[in-house]
Amino acid sequence: LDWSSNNVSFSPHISLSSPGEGLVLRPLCTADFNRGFFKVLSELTKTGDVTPEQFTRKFEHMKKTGDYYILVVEDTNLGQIVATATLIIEHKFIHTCAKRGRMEEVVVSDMCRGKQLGKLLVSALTLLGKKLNCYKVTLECAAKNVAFYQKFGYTASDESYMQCRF
Ligand code: 16G
Repeated sequence: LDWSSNNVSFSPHISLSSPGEGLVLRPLCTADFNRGFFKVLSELTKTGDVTPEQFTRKFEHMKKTGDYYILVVEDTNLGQIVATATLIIEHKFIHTCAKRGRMEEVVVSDMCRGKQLGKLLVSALTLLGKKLNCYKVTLECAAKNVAFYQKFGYTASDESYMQCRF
C-alpha cells in the first residue's frame, strides 16, 4: 500500500510493516482462533460461544468470496491477537456496477490502547477501499468514536442508520 494518498500521520512513526515493537500486522489466519481472536472481538460486542469448527467453516466461506479483508495485529511475544479490523466489499448495480466498502469490527484490545493501532488499521483499510475502487466506504460507530473516524475523512451523513434486530 502506498501511504502517500493518506493524510493520517503517526507519532512515533509506525507503518504496516513496522506496527510497533513486538507487533505484526497481517491478514487473519485459521490459527488465530487459538491466539485470542475472539477475546479481542468480545471487547466490541457479544461473540457467542463459537467452536473451532464453526470458526473454520465461516472463515473458509469468507475467504471463498474474496470480499473479506480481515486484518489482525499480533503481539508476537505473547502469541496473542491484540487488534483487528475488517473491510468487506459489497457489490452493486448502481454507480456503474460499483463496489462499496464496509468497515466492520474495528477493535483494539484494552491492554494495547495508545499504540495508534486503531489508526493504523482504519487508515490501511480505508486506503484499501479506495485502491479497490469502492465508490465509498461506510461504517457505524458509537457517538463517542465519531471524532476518531472523522480524521480519516468519514463524515456523519444526513441519512439515518436504521436496523431491525432479531
Ligand atoms: C460497531 C462496529 C460494527 C459492529 C458492531 C457490533 C465498527 C466501526 N463498528 O458498530 O462493525 O458490527 O459494533 O455491535 O467497528 P452489535 O453487536 O450491537 O451489532
